[in-house]
Amino acid sequence: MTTSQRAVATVDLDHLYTLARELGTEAARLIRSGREAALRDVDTKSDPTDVVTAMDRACERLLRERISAARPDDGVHGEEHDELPGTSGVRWIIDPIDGTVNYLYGLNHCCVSIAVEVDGELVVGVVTTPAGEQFHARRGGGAFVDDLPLHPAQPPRVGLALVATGFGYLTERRAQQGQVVAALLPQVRDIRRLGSAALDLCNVAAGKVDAYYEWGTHIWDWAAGVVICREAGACVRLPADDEGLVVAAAPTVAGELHEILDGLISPEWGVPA
Ligand code: LIP
Repeated sequence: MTTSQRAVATVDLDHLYTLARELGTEAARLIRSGREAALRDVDTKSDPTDVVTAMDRACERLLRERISAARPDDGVHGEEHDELPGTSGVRWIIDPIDGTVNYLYGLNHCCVSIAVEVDGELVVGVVTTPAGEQFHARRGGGAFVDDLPLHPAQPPRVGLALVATGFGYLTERRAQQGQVVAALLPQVRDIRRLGSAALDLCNVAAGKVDAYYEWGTHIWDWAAGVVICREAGACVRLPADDEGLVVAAAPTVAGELHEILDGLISPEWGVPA
């Protein structure tokens, strides 16, 4: 048994799972109820199009307060506030609003994304929409949306695959991503750009899209969705470094899609594989 396996074995996964689900529900209620007020306090980050609302920050504060109250020795890694180191080996990875632009515009495709890792191993993922729909999974326990089990679709080939993707905020990266999606489009059924990596990954797990790929995102965007995809039986490829290429796909098309993407993404762009 590896050190990490021992660590996971000694942590009460059921407690982490239950707590993550409860926090996801509470945080989703907050973002739903507070949207109008949040829209009066909007800032930008890496680019004028990269928005953050007062609700992003308030929701992450709520999650950090609840986590520290329940598990004071755990670490927290979130999108909007500084890293909180821990001593327990348990780290919470949170995106208080994934799909912030959608939230700003009043589009429903956004969520609260909460993941938990133990000694670097992702073991719990919970993605909750403002409407209260909750995708969730824990290692070895299967994946669900509310109480319904999730399984990926089985497209016979990439040419019949519905593929979700997303684009970064930086202009140069968007131009590169536009080249890739333009070349991919004739080779697949169709493309969907819905605006939330976490929910795109949940859609792969649920068979609502056949695959998702994107680079330029951060671990808080995809960590919870990755746990849900893995537990649903989808194939997941993660990058070695931050902002690298994340691919999740139905097993029937994963290999073919990887080959196509690896041929379309130029090594000159420096995208971590
Ligand atoms: C979003 C991601 C999405 C990506 C957007 C944005 P945010 O995260 O979930 O996949 O295409 O550009 O990065 O910024 O809403 O937390």
